[in-house]
Amino acid sequence: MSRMPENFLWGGATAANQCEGGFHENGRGIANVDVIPAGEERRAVMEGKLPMFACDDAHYYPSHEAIDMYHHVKEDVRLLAEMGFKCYRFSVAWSRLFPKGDEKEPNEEGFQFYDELIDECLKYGIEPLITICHFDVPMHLVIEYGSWCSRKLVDFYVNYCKALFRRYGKKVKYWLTFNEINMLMHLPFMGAGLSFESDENIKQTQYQAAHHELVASALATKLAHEMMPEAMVGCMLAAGSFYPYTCNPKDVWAAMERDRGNYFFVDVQSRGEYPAYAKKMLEREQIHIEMKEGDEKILRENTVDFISFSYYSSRLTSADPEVNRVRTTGNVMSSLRNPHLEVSEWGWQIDPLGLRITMNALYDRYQKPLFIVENGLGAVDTPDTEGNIHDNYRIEYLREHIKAMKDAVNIDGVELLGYTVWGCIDLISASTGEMKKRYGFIYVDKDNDGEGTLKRSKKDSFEWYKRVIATNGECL
Ligand code: BGP
Repeated sequence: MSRMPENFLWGGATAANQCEGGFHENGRGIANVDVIPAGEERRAVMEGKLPMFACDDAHYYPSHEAIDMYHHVKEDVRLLAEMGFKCYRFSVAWSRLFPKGDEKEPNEEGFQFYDELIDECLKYGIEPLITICHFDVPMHLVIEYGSWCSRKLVDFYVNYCKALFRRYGKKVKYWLTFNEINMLMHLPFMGAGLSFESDENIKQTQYQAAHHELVASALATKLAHEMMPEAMVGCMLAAGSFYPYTCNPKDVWAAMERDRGNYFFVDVQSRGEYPAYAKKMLEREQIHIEMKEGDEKILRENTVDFISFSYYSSRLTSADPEVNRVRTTGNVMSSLRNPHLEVSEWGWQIDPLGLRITMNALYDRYQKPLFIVENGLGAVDTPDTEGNIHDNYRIEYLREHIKAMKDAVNIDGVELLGYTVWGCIDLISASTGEMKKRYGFIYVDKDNDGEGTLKRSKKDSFEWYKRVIATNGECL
């Protein structure tokens, strides 16, 4: 009754800019994610309100070395294999293959790292799941074309996809077109390389860029299906249902509207058209999306095969602006503080049942298989005198979320392809740029200032997760 499906893809997830490092090696070009510094200005840069288009000596840029997976790939994949991973989700750095982004042919040397990474995975029977774009855009495309504001990005992205599918089509079955596509609305520079002049109509720019990403996603799906008939292509949403603050219908309405703000992207990617509520909203707000003839057909005919998402927390909202003033942090979006929930050290609310609720909401809405491609607890890990890390808090978090996930599958009948824990090996935090905010089963010796030996070691959660996988989720 409580068993997970056979072939369930247990594993973990990372992103190129948060783990690879090697940011200049083998011809890799600079990307938006490389010019986002750690420290106080990070947020404004990620939001596109403080344009910083080049690196300088006054700042520290965590992506440049990250955890240097670039030079630890064999060791790292071996550790994942030791945990019994069935699946490893990672992203490809666009600017490794296309340093400027608008080249016709890829940089051959850029493939080397991924050749090795994929072959290592396959050697251990680990299914690779590739995120084609996890926030990164080559800086040349940002500076020369205005990033996703430009229609030209669609062609560059599709060309990049073609190079990937040609190279890895026989080895990789699972693909995600854009990580957390709705990030474009919340952290536009980090999520899509967008920045704004102060007097600009920000929403207009965002929805136009979103349209380009949606068309690019559909064209990539089309190409994937043509070039790799077995391929499974997914969209990816920063998920977490909004709860109403009270049973006041106005709060319920507010929660529904906030949810729609996120669903919008997946509604297009999964159902193949702009939903009615979005068309009306765009009209009301006088946002005009420039579409090319044929765009609607492309969207309609090339919907995704599955819905993937990250889940860290549920969210809470109210219709009352006074109530909405006091907020706590969370993945991408802030939320009201829910008095029924505990919070992490970074203020993210912990809500395992919310995962089951979110899964049911997504499955009810789309009726397509789901894939949880991010979930986990960012916490401070302190090694004891022998250097061991007893991360029971992380085990507890994951155990409760896996229980909720199993309920969604076994009791509610949600179809679920897999579960990849975020940051299975410690890496740089996307929101804060810190190393201190750790998610991993594997500890990496490095601190917020970039100091450390980069030595890898197993936390208590390592053996725990290994047993979870070995028993297909029976033994939690
Ligand atoms: C998601 C991103 C990841 C990741 C995760 C955790 O938004 O897809 O890249 O970092 O959140 O967030 P953080 O690193 O800010 O703790």
